[in-house]
Amino acid sequence: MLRLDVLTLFPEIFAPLFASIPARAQQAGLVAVHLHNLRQWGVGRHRQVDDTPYGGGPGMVLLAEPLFRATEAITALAPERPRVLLMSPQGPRLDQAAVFRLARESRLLLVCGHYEGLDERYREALVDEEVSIGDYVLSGGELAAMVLSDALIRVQPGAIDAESVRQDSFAEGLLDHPHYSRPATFRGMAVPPVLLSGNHAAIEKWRREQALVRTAERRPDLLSGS
Ligand code: 6GU
Repeated sequence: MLRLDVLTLFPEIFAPLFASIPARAQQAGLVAVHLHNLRQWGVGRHRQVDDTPYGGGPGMVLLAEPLFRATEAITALAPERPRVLLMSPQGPRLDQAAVFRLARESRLLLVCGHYEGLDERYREALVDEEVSIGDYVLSGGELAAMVLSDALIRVQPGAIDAESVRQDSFAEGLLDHPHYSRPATFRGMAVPPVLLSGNHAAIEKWRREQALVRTAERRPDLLSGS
């Protein structure tokens, strides 16, 4: 059982975590998702969560005080201390190996950064790990937190067919092989005959070759280990 806590200024945009496979996984008790609005721990009458950066510059910085108080309060909601993940383009890029590693944790707190950033003292004191989902910039960490959550949820044992997880793209460091279904010929385009042969060893060999060819053509970086 994985408990996911998410700290965000925009809890209302997390609908994808309550549809499809993530919804079923929660109904099955494989995972629990708890959303928390950082505004709840805002400072003063205006529940302030951000301020201008010391030293000047554009944008706003999330304040240390609400981030510390929120993290402490959320941590206290369950017996186990969560591993605190900061969603940030400054982190190491997420890959399937990191998904499998993080999916074995029992409790994670995903913190969604926003604006120009957040007070460095929070990152130093309370963040265990930073996670980026790729080399481009999003408006905030929310979409990244949803991407990570979905990836973590679907590999929880029982969420989807175990064989699907084993055969996923990237699960063995390769892209997926092509897939076909009926009819055997569609608008003059035939399905590769080996798939209709009933020869399971030959089918497995073909799929393996196709995965390798595709990976070499499209993502040589995955083969060279770079
Ligand atoms: Cl985690 N956050 C933001 N704001 N942008 C990103 C990202 C995260 N990962 C890639 N781009």
